[in-house]
Amino acid sequence: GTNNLPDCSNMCHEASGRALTAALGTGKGTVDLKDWEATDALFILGVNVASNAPRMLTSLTEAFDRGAQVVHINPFIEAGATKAIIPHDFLDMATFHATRTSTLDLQVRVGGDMALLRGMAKAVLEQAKTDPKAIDSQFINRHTVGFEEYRALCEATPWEELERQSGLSRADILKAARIYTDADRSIISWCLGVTQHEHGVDTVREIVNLLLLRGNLGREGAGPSPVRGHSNVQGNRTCGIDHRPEPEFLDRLAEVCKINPPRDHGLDTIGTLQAMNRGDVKVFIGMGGNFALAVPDSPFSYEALRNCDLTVQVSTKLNRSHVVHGKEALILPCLARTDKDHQRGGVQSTSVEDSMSMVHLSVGMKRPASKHLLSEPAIISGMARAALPASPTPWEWYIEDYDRIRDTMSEVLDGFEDFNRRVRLPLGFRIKQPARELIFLTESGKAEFSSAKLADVVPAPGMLALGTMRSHDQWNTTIYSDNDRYRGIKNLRELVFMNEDDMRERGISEFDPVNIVATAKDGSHRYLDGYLAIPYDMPRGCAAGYMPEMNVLIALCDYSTQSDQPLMKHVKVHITAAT
Ligand SMILES: Nc1nc2c(c(=O)[nH]1)N[C@H]1C(S)=C(S)[C@@H](COP(=O)(O)OP(=O)(O)OC[C@H]3O[C@@H](n4cnc5c(=O)[nH]c(N)nc54)[C@H](O)[C@@H]3O)O[C@H]1N2
Ligand SMILES: Nc1nc2c(c(=O)[nH]1)N[C@H]1C(S)=C(S)[C@@H](COP(=O)(O)OP(=O)(O)OC[C@H]3O[C@@H](n4cnc5c(=O)[nH]c(N)nc54)[C@H](O)[C@@H]3O)O[C@H]1N2
Ligand SMILES: [Mo]
Repeated sequence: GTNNLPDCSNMCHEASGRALTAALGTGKGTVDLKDWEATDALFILGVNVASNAPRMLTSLTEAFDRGAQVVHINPFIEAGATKAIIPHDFLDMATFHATRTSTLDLQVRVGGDMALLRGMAKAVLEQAKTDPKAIDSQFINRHTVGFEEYRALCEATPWEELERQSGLSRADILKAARIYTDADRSIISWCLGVTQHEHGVDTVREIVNLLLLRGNLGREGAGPSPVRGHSNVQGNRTCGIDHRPEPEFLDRLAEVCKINPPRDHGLDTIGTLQAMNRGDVKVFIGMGGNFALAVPDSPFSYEALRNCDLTVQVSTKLNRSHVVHGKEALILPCLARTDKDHQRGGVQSTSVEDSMSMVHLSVGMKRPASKHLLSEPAIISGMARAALPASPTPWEWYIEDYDRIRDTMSEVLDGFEDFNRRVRLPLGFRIKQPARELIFLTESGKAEFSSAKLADVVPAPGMLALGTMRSHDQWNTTIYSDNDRYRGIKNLRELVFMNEDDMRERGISEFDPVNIVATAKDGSHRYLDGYLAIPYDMPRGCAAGYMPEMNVLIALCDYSTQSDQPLMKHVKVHITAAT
């Protein structure tokens, strides 16, 4: 009886989902790996490919080798952006032969992507005045709304403003635009460098605007392609884990499962922490993850968790959230996805969705660490039965054979017809994406241009825009070593990457300890002292360091009004030499 479903989408790709739903009526990308193989130009924004999406390196090098243009847009020149040693290519590794992967690197300022994208659109529209083929007028007329307003907005935005906000020269923006108009088919791909910002939704919509101008949608080799994180980030929304569920979904759930699901919107991650602190949330159940460490404002969030009457962690591995807990606490170890899951109906499998909306079965092969471990579905259904003894839902029957859960899903969820058969196909199946067929489930029934005001992202004098990110040897909150291989860092996490001129201006030399003071939207301050300054090739006014340590700098009130995502890539900080 609750839609309180905080999840890591709230910190990850909420902005992408909201923007794509508003623009195209589908909250996901429309391209798959085949499109990556066919495209003429790839624009990659805000992803550390080499460390966080290594599988993408193979696609990038293949694309580059076949002559496709690859443009990286990132304040950092990341290793994967210039050359790549494909992790699975042992021969290359042995000879240390690296493949080039980029035609152009554009070092935008932190948060400057929207201005760059609009600048590219402006250039495309300027080119269209003498070269009508620069835009796809037929596509625009037939499939979109809002074009004239968007064109007027681009024309009215002066180049000086686009240069100032993006941190790039007009010449560089024109270069990117030229690559875009020269390409018959383009894909734009992005990750957290775009989403974890105040104007993340506007920026993803600007990505769609740019794609629509040249009809880069609904055909092979073209379209938007968010790089998603956890498999649950892509899978959970598909399956209805959403604190703002659609009425149509709830209607079908009610009909098929004969329940009366609550209609009110529930709490997301930020909302949950606020409610815990007010004392309005009594029980927290964590199905995986490391909530305490992954969320912003660590001291405040620890207090929020400690305020709960009961916290429950269902996990495969111990983590900080097991020791930052409510008045009562349970740790429920569970089977991992790689473990063999025996139930009455035999060995069970779960289904997973990947970044390209492909769904396939995952069967665990390993012997479980203990015969007492339960699977996650068994834990959920056990909790349900204990809490609702008279529930007519056949909880135990579902757990005997997970195909039964999938049969119910196929009745409730669009695109899951015949689920059990299709999920067993050798490569699984691709979830139907209406926008790919040029069917737009938007209010207008068309793809919608947006005409948002350009965000002001230039830091106030003396301030820096600090982004928090992962090192190489890290999986979110799990740190495997203190090295960050491709950025040349060994044995150090308590660091802050800075532009050399910004350091000089502050009298800071390499490895000097510094004090960091963050200023939140509400004017409050948060501090981190003694971190070591590391000069790095990045634009002035920007800084960067590692999550989750730097979550102490991010105030709970510092979330985007567009997506409710914490501003993990744009913390306003002062950095001074430690005294
Ligand atoms: N090995 C490994 N793989 C992972 C993960 C992991 O922790 N470890 N995490 C998984 C998850 S859940 C996710 S969501 C993804 C995250 O994948 P990424 O999005 O690559 O994650 P981050 O490490 O936060 O890196 C952010 C990147 O964005 C850049 N950036 C920062 N600010 C801006 C900006 O304003 N504009 C642009 N254009 N770029 C910017 C940074 O320089 C950096 O390259 O990776 C997934 N894969
Ligand atoms: N400052 C800052 N903060 C961030 C980010 C950032 O860029 N900057 N990124 C955000 C993003 S994109 C994300 S996705 C979140 C990630 O936040 P979380 O998902 O909360 O963090 P993880 O570190 O991935 O969680 C790892 C834990 O999950 C459990 N686990 C692993 N596999 C399983 C399983 O199969 N079943 C169960 N039940 N448990 C399992 C293990 O106990 C493990 O310790 O962090 C967010 N936090
Ligand atoms: Mo994520």
